[in-house]
Amino acid sequence: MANLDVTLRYSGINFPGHLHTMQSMRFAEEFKFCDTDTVIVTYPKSGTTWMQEILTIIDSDGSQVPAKTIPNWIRTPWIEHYYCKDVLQNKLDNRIITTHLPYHILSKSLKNSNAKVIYVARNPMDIIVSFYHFHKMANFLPEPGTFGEFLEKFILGEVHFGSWFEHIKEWLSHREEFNFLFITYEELKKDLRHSVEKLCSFLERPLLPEVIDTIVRHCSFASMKDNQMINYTLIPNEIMDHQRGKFMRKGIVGDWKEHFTEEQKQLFEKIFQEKMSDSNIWFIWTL
Ligand code: PPS
Repeated sequence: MANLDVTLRYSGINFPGHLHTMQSMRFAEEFKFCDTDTVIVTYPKSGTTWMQEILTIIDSDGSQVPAKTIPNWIRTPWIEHYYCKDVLQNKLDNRIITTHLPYHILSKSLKNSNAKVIYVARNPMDIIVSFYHFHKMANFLPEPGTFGEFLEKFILGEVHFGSWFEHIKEWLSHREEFNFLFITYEELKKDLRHSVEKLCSFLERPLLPEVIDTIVRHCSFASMKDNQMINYTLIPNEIMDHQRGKFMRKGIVGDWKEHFTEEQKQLFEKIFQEKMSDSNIWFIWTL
């Protein structure tokens, strides 16, 4: 499936037609989650791949074999992607499932189970930077234009995957409906070991300290960036142009400072205050 120039409009949001179809969206909406499933929910560029890797290796009790031999989109598939139905065909429980979908699309099916839901958030200014660079290399996303133009589209929620503000507000205001853990990219970055322990506790998967050591080592940026199973170098250039950037780009907190002008920073902070004033979401975005 290529469909690199196709956009799927679903429930008011644009999605890349390369990965999403009407059928795959309906499959997600009607999916029967199990109580033993773990679901990673993210807005793109929030730390999805990082969480997929951590959960994979917790699930394998510290063995790196699945993480080093199976691509992340097979072991932790996105429920809304067209290939997911086939991937999950023979796996009926204990699944790690990923989604970028907003609450209003996925909630009906997810609420029918007691699956564990892990929402990973990241400073939106770093998301914008990461997403902007990703647009340059991902041929299934529109050309981003200048950074300023992309920033404007992001603020208006006119980028693919919709509004970051709506995504996080919808999910977090409904967190009580789920067996839910909220964690941030910045927390992972600040203290990965503590974050892994927190995840093990939520998942009810106690692990020996030496296994946790292995997970922390394996999930460092330096180690993950060379893992072909997650750095997307297996994807042909036609789809992801590896000459125009790297998926595992910088992996740092605060790269926005290298991209935002003072004026753009002030504008974003003002919009953030306005759009988030009706929520009680609180983050630590600096280390
Ligand atoms: S996607 O396309 O939505 O699946 O992208 P996602 O995985 O959510 O986000 C990609 C960014 O996460 C960074 N990343 C990491 N940072 C630190 N440590 C580790 N281990 C790690 N793994 C992935 C990745 O580099 C992207 O961020 P940027 O800022 O672009 O480097």
